[in-house]
Amino acid sequence: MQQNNKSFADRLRSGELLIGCLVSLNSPAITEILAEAGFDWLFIDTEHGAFNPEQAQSMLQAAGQCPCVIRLPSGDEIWIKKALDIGAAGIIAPQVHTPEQAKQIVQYCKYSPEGSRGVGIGRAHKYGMAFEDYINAANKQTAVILQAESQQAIDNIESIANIAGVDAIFIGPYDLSASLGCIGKVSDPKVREAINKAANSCQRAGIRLGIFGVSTDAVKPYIEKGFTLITVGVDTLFVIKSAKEILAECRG
Ligand code: 3PY
Ligand code: MG
Repeated sequence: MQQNNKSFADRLRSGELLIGCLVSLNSPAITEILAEAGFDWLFIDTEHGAFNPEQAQSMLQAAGQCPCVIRLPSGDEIWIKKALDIGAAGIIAPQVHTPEQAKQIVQYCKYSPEGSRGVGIGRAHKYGMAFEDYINAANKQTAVILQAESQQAIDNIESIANIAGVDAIFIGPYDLSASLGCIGKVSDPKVREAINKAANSCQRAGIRLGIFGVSTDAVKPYIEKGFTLITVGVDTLFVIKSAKEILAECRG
């Protein structure tokens, strides 16, 4: 549940530790359970999860006061408009490799005059009842988060992190491991070194850092390094773990 009246974007920018988990199942009930369980935010994964925009909107409705950030299928304009118009607290753009790509994504996220976000009416605008309030506040109140998850992104991290309007860089350790030639080995020294390089550049640029991990052990070292936007665990993995544990206990 939302802890206070500050927006998710403000909480992110202020450096509050925000613990979320990854939602991959098209189930409003599971989203509602995860929100009620007390996560600070939910990472709604439309990159890999089987969601269309209407289904993603149902997840946001089910989450109630728990802020939801939509990980887009890509940094394209159409999904950015839809994700923000259905009321996401922010977007996470995957596979951002260059400063040009990063600049373009920020443009799509911001209303004029800062950018070129399309103007329409959706759930974010209370279907029109809060149109003016929303368009006046949205540029400040929506979080723009870009994923660094390739060798090219790490090579360009300094310039990506310094682009105005980028609130956080979110490391994708799995895609990064693939890009560095050690797919799935997220603790490989090459992956750790690349993450450290990105972390140093983001800390110098004064923007926040996020990362995904499947377990507490996977994310803890990064929380200790100052990463504040944490995604730990996945809805499917929570179900698998509990189901297997209870079965093993009963049979054991
Ligand atoms: C990755 O590890 O590649 C991710 O995108 C995690 O969300
Ligand atoms: Mg990824």
